[in-house]
Amino acid sequence: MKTILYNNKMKYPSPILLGILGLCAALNAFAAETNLPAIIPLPARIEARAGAFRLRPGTRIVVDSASRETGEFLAQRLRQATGYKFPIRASDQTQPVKRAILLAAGGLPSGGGAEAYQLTVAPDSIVLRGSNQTGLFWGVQSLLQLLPPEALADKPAKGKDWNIPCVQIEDQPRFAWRGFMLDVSRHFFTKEEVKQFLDLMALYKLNTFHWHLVDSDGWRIEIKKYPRLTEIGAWRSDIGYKLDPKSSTAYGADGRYGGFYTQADIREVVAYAQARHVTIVPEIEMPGHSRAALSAYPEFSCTGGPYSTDPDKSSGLGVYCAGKDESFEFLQNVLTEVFDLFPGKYIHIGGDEVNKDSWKKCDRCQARMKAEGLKNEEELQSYFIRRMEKFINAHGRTLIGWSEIRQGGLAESAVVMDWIGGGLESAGDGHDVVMSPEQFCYLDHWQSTNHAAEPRAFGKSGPKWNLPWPKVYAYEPVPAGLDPRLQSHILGAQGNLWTELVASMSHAEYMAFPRLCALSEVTWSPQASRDEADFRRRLDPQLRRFDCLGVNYHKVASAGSE
Ligand code: TNX
Repeated sequence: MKTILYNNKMKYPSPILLGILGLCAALNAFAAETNLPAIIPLPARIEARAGAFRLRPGTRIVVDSASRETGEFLAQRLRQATGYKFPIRASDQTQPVKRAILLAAGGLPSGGGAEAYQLTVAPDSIVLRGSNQTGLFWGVQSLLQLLPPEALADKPAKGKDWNIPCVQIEDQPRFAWRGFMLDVSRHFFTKEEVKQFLDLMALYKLNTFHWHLVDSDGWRIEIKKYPRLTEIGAWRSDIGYKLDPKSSTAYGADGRYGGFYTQADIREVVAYAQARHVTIVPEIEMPGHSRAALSAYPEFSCTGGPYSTDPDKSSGLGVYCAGKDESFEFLQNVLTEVFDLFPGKYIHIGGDEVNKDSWKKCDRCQARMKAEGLKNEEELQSYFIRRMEKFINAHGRTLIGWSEIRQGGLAESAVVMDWIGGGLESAGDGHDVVMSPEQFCYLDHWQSTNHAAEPRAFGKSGPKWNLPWPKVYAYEPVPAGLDPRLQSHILGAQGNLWTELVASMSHAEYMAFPRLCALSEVTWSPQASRDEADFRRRLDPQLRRFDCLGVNYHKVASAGSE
């Protein structure tokens, strides 16, 4: 009998654990046969036991009335590779679960947090309980990761033994915000590609998809009241950024580069995310990074334009005029449609890198500053954000923005997304914060120092731009020096994939993985269980899983090969 324990109180593996691991390494065949659990992110508590549950053609999935949809998700995921039917049956409390997988919500002995689950795999039954459907769904992801990687392939893998090693897991996340941001403005990713990312997020229990829908190089969301946003703002004359035009397929019928999501597309993606317990946070950039919107509606700028979506031929990032009430009305009308499409609590308004030169030269902006008693353009930016915040709050939502929204004074109830600082200070002042500092969370940066062997990445050589996965893995989201009583203001952390230089899905996957796997563990698992060597061991089967899923990734040296 072999037992491996991890728990959140254990800082270092015990000598017994090390002894067992050593023995397993020596008896390689034994280890392969028993299939050491290799779940990412590491569960809060996991205990390996002897034996395995084998999926068979007749294995049933037994569900309580609330868990049918989750049962169906599991069945669908397993049917493709195994070719088994996995009939779903309503649970009958009076019958013991035999040769079946039971999924049930509620009744966790520990109570558990909102996303907690408990999984017991025994030779003749699997019992998975979630504190609710979300917890149960994360438990399903752990169960999938206990299977051989081929279980996730979309083709039948005949003659395979579908063994699930016996295990006892009690699990719940460390942070509520486990995020991934995709920039679909610089490069347009189709709704199918976005769904593929949502599937991969779910596999690693990442629950917040930040959809960067708007930036200077392309407006990607249909707004019925302002059709030119997508007729003009969603397209540019060519791919730009000195990229090979053939590196992307995102061209319209007329040869222009770009694309957009219709409101029906957005609803479809939102529903797809909801079914995977992922919340989408839409980002509508303001007041800067707005050239695409202003190329379509230049009247909302200080000068009246013209503006272009073309990154190489246009100067500046584009800023809305803060002196015109019409700019605010325009953005509020846009957000009204956004509220209707996205049911989540948070609305991201960007707020980064606002070039205030045009405000300095604009009579209307200067008049606004005078009328409102604002001392400088930073305070004018704060006025802009606060005015939008009032509107967002009046619609029952919460504003979130990048570090720079702190300039000139942070809006009352705003959440800060820290990319260049301000997280510590904002949490210290009682604001909620999401950590995504560029040194640790920027998935557009290089993954190794051998740039010749890598596809294009953002930045130059040097440590600032070098982000191999172990550096992500070592990241601690709670800033040093934050008063322990305020640490709950750190909602979590997020990996950001900017796509100026990432023009295809396979390149995007390469940038995201395995760094997002590392981030999933940073945001989900107990801090005390962080162990790079053990993570590397568990990474091997994940990379095989990517092979089976047809997902590209940065090649990582195998465990034990370095
Ligand atoms: C800064 S991060 C930006 C993005 C760029 C990125 C490149 C942030 C809020 N703004 O617009 O794409 O750097 O790494």
